[in-house]
Parts: sequence; C-alpha cells; structure tokens
Amino acid sequence: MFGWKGKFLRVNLKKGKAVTTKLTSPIARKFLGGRGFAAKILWDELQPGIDPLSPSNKLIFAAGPLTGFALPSSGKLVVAAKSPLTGGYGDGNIGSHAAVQIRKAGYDAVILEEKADKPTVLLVQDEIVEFLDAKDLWGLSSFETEKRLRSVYGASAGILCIGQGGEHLVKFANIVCQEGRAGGRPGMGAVMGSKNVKALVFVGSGDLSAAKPKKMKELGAEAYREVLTKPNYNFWKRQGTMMTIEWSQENSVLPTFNYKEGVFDQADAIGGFTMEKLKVSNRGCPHCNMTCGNVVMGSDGKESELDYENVAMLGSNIGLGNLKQVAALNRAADEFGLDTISLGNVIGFAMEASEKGLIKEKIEWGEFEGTKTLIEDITYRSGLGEFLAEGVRYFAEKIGGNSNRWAMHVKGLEISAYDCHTTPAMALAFATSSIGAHHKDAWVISWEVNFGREKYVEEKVDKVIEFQRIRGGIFESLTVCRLPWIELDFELDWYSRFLHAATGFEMPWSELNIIADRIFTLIRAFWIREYGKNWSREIDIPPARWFEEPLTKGPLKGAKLDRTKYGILLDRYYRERGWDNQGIPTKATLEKLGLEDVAKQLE
Ligand code: PTT
Ligand code: SF4
Repeated sequence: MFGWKGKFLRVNLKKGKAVTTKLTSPIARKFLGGRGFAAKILWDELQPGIDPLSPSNKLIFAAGPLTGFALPSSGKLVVAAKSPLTGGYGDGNIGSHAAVQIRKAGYDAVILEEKADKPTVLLVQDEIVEFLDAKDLWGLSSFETEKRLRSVYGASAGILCIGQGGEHLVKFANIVCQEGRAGGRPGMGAVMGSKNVKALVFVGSGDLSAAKPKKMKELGAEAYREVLTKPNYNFWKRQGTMMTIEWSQENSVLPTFNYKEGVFDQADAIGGFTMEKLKVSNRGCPHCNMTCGNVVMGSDGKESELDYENVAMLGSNIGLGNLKQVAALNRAADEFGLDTISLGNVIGFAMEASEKGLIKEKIEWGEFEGTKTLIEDITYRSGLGEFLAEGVRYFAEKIGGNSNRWAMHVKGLEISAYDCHTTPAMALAFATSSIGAHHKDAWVISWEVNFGREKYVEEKVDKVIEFQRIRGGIFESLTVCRLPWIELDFELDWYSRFLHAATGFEMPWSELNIIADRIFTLIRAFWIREYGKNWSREIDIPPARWFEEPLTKGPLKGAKLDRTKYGILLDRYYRERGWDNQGIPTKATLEKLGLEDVAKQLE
C-alpha cells in the first residue's frame, strides 16, 4: 500500500495496551482518510446512545493519504469523537507536528479507547507505546504542559495537549498545540480529559512511501514554488485570516452583540491593519510556506496568535473594541484549552441575558476584566461558569424566557463568526454542516455576497453542496490545509495529481465527490441514529433571531431572513442530497453510496 501507511494504532487506556490493526485498501479508497476514517470507525464501533464523556466513547486522531508529505500545507490532523456538546458527530482539524509524526511513526490513525486510571501522557515512538504518569502536569495550562514535554522530546516531536478546560470537562474544550494551534471545537478536549489523557507525544522515525516517489518529490517542489507566485501571497503573509474583519464589516456580516448586528462601530480597532501594527512574529503549521499565524503582544504582556474567528468572537461579538485586550482573552482561551468561537458565543449570550435581567450576575458588553474572570469561572466551572461550560443550548434551556430564540447555535454547536441576517446560503451551510454550526464545511458567504445575497435560488443550494464536498469532504479526508486553495487560488487539480503520485490510484474529482458524499451521508446517519425520535427537520433550521429580529444598524438595516423561503431552500437541499423531507437519507441514496449496512440500521 502506498500513500497510506496501512495501519491504525488502537490504544486501550484502561489496560495500558496498544495493538495495531490493518487498514485495508478497499476501506482506504472508500473513505480516504481523516474525517472519512473517523466517521467510519465511530459509526461501526460506538454503541448508539453512549455518554460521550464515558469510557465507551472513542477519541480518534486521523491523518490522510497526503498528510505529512513534502507538499504545501500538509501538516494537518483530524480529531474526532461523539461530541459531549452536541450529542452528535464531532471533529476538528489541527495543524501540528503530531500530524507528521503519527505518519512517520507508521500509522494513519490512532484510536483511544476506554479510560486511564490516572492522569496519563501517551507516548508513541514508532511501535513502542508507553503510558506515562501525568500527575505533575495535571492542572497546568496547555502551554506549560507542552513546554515541559518539549524540553524532553525535542522541537519536532508531535505534542497535543489539553488545558484545565479539558480537565474540567468544559463541553467546548479543545486540544491545543504549538502555542496557538487548536482544534476540536465540539468538545474534543473534554473527551480527552474524560479519558484522563493530559497529552499525547508522537515521535516517528520512518518515511512516507509514495507509489511514484520521484514524481511526488517533483510535484511537491513545483507546488511550493507555485504558492509563492500567487498574487495574494504577500498580503496573506501580512494578515492571514485577519483580513476578514474588514471584509465582514464592509459586508455587514461581522457578528456583533451576540449576532444582533452585522457591523461594529470599533471594527477598525480590531481589524487586520491594527493587528499588523501589533504583530511581533508569524508562525504556522509544519510543511507550510504560507504560514498565517499572526502573533501579537496582548494587554497581559503575553504573546497571542490571532485568527479572524478568535477576534470576531472575543471582540465584536462581545462588544470589545481593543485588540490587545482581545489578544489577552484569546491567550487565556488557548492556555485553558477552550474553543474561542463557542467561548465568545456563550459570553455574548451571558451579556445579553444580563442586560435583559434573565440572570442576576452583571456582565456588560465590552467589559474586559469581567470577561477575563468569567473565562476562568467557565474553565473551573465556578458560579455562572458552571452553566456556561455546558454550552449555549443548555444555558438557554436553563434560564428560559424565550432565550432559545437568541441562543446562537445549530445542533448545540455555537455558530462561527458570520452573521446571517442577510445571507440565506450561509445560514443553510451552518444549518446543514456535519458537526453543527461550523463554517468549515461550506464557507459560501463571500461567493453569496457577490452572487446576490437577497436571492433564495437553486444555485445557492448547489454551491453549499459543492463546498461541502470539497471542503468538508475532500480536504478533511486528504487531510491537508484548505487555505492554499481558498486564499491563494492554488488549483484543485493539484490534489488529484498529488493523490495519484502518493497512492498510485487515479482518482478524478468525480470519484472524490462520491467519496465526499459517502462520508457526509454517513455522518448524517450518525446524527440520526443518536438523536432517534428527537430528530426532525427543525434541527436543520438556524436560530430564530435571524428570521425575527431585523438588523438595526448599517447599510442593510431592516434586513432579516425569510422563514418560508428558507424552508424551500432546505427542501431543495434535501432533494439534491437524496434525503427525505425530514433530512433523513433514503435507502436508495445509502445504497447508491455503498452504505448498505447503514441503510439496514437506519431502517
Ligand atoms: C476551527 C476554529 C477556527 S477556524 C478558529 S480560527 W479560523 C479558532 N481557533 C482557535 C484558536 O486559535 N484557539 C482556541 N483556543 N480556539 C480556537 N477555536 C477556533 O477553531 C487553523 C486554520 C484556520 S484559522 C482555519 S479557518 C482553517 N481551518 C481548516 C480546517 O478546518 N480544515 C482544513 N483542512 N484546513 C484548515 N485550515 C485552516 O486552519 P477546529 P489550526 Mg483549527 C488560536 O480547529 O475545531 O477545526 O475549528 O486548527 O491548526 O489552529 O489552524 O479563522
Ligand atoms: Fe497552517 Fe495557515 Fe499554513 Fe494552513 S495556511 S497550514 S492554517 S499556517
């Protein structure tokens, strides 16, 4: 087998034992890697209805057939499990040396099963697996944990860890590495904490073998050169994802005051050009020559790596217009290992609840010190933090007062940083995303703004599905960074050429699209199996706020979504996907995608 390593490492944390299992060629071709492998394993191996924070859940770290090769931005890894935040399929994507080292150690995926008896560091050095006592690390921040481990295992070791948020099972705790890479929004850090695993360390000494090694080397080198010639390259290196603040403000989609508005009076103060003045360095994921991590110095005197989502959610969404302070909050989130998107979302919700008198605690829009304290309270589950740590869906149910109408989530996952009062296709993308309201699968918003945001037409459904295939399906399974394609127009054709050189298989985009649909549909089946009788099409509808409360500011003042027209878009989406009018894949669709066993179970 070329491209893939052909092996999974299965670690039983309770027994302190690890075994390898074989990845067969038909499964590799059917599910590709990363998210595809994770979805297949979770569907096949999890008992429906398990508690995601119990030992029965499995935590999967999965690479793909291109991960770790010398080609642009290939140092990415998918981390997946049943989500404690949503109760459905959950995953995230991390740029990390761990992605490269897992493959060098000889594996396509590592699966953690059961629960360790005590705090543990899992050390994988090629075929040797050790379970180290982590009592001295438990209670430390993600940064300090990594620093200590790195001093032992070296600069290129792959290290993934949780902060105190994961230890305290905050439902949106994520997994952190390299002081500012973080992934696993739907509580993957909490699942790791529930298994008593503080960190994973991977050290590999093997090589990746390609079917056509010479071709692979030439293609990789050519591709790196190509990236450097792209017109947007220099600006990307200056601002990275931070350029999106200006764009979102200009187009009235910058989430502001818990998604009440799409413009923020102080947007310039938290935008890409302000960031450039504070920037002290640039860093990024392994194998990347367009690194986009913007490091600035925060008001706490500590470094913080800024991305658009972090700044919009901990800035405009909570009414904070001071970038140094936003950076300090972002740094705290990284150290504690909390997802910044969900964090900014629950804090915005708490501020609104406080303003409306639905909670007794006082926390005002834009308040910095109060927010810092609240982040600590969430991490340690103290006071109001105890409830916010459960996520916005839970908290809205708890406080009532119709607050579920402005609890900004889909399927329990807090919405990423795009206000959709005026963008029905982006609302549909959030509502039908495979992990809840994440932009990763189908960021159609910039296309939609150019195309005509007010329209509710078939082209929008087609675009959502096209992006769900490319982004959510192929990039998450290859598993490499999608940003060369999105931000620099690095052509998609490169990836089928890489795949051919790596695996020896000719896999045109027509075949890749079928694989993407298979993975997407399998994930949908997972949700339906978990939600059972509670499943309905209502779950694919975004929050009431976007339909009921028009924008009150900016050039699009007065705009809101139309519920009837959204319903028609959703029907059309279901039809194109081959799902019934409740969003459940039909038997014929499942069989067409080679998911006959899934069809039987869903019936
Ligand atoms: C991703 C989500 C994002 S998406 C951001 S910023 W973005 C937030 N980053 C966080 C952070 O930082 N610290 C923290 N404590 N929580 C954070 N939560 C948020 O997580 C990230 C980049 C970015 S920056 C994006 S868009 C792209 N995402 C990719 C993806 O999903 N798949 C893929 N194949 N390639 C991608 N490339 C880009 O990677 P989740 P990273 Mg991430 C500080 O985690 O769960 O997937 O959610 O991984 O290594 O930090 O790179 O404007
Ligand atoms: Fe990582 Fe950014 Fe490079 Fe993508 S473009 S691999 S997110 S540094």
